[in-house]
Amino acid sequence: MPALSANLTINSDRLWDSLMEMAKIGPGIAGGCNRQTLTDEDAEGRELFQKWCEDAGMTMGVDTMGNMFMTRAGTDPDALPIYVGSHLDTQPTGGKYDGVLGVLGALEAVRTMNDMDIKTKHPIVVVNWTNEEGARFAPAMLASGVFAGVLDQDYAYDRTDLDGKRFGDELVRIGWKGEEEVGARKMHAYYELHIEQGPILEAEGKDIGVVTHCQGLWWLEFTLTGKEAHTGSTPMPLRVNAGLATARIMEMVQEVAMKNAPDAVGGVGQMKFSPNSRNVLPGTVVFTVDIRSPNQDKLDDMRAEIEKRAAEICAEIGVGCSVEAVGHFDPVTFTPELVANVRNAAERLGYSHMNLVSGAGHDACWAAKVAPATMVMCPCVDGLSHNEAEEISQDWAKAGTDVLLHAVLESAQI
Ligand code: HGY
Ligand code: MN
Ligand code: MN
Ligand code: MN
Repeated sequence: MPALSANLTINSDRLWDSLMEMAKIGPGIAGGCNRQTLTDEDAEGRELFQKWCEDAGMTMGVDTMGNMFMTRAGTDPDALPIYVGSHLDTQPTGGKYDGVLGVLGALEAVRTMNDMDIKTKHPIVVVNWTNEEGARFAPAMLASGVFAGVLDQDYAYDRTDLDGKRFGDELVRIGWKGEEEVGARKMHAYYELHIEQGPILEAEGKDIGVVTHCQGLWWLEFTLTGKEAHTGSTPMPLRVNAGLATARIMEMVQEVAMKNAPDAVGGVGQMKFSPNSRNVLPGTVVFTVDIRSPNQDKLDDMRAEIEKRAAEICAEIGVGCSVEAVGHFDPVTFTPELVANVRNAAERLGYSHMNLVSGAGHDACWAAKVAPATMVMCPCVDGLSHNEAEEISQDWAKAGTDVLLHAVLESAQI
């Protein structure tokens, strides 16, 4: 296999133009994106991505979860493909790069292979995973989880959004329910380029994160049952206040996370009061606790402590308390051989780099269940993501995609 040369780099302007073009689909109200999964905007983004890939000579396959697989043929059709991808769906107030850089960076790597007439032994498959974000249909990483055999397709199809629409019905409505059996595809290796979504690379002045691990997580959905009553005429001692219990549990989650930091985080991002009327004490409060750590024992101990203390808080106030784990994966160790390909690529290309543990979860976490897998990360401004102000530099996008190209070619054998 001819050695990879340091002057083999991507077309940075072409990548940046594609990112800006995709960002116009499902624009947010503050410069970011709102291209939630299985919306008409998602369908429009899929169609544009399909066109770009077919213009690059790739052929499309779609599975029963709507995962898109765009193939560039290799010289050995029997060789298992190298999969490279991420997600095009966004949070409701998402940025232009979360997920999208990984999908369009993979496409740019293929476009560069075409420009340089590079032939690979293994086929290359660029992936757009359905519903990575899990904002409209929880949980996140849903379709890659079904692909990896960790989540059940019927469970996924029955997930509903706030309007009661079913995932399975919306997938059919937008015309992206494919024929391929989900999970039937076998991967020789999986690579994912992603913005860090945290502050470390920028603070350390590094261009590239060589991602060795991803922290594990629990999403714990609490349902607290109080007594609906008038907020004005109900004396304080007579209240069975689920809202108060919720506040105390949130404070306790903060305390548990701070006690276990820096390699642990915890918080609440989603909550629903019922009946959610300003002068009615809530009958029920449903909220999801998100806790994460790269340390397996710490992650599970935090879960146990939070569930125990939440029950105690509710008992003290007289509020009913039930909890269900609605999302989970153990800390992920990525494949050392692929991690080395990423590190060697950064070295060869002269990019500063450091080992990194991913704070956010990614489709790569499920891909790692079924194939050798790893990630490449680039910085983002102020470490900000899941915010319309999410920003990266064109140079960071180029660095990440150059490294992705080289790492993939190491595995694909040119
Ligand atoms: O939740 C996550 O870490 C990812 O953004 N879905
Ligand atoms: Mn993402
Ligand atoms: Mn995200
Ligand atoms: Mn576990």
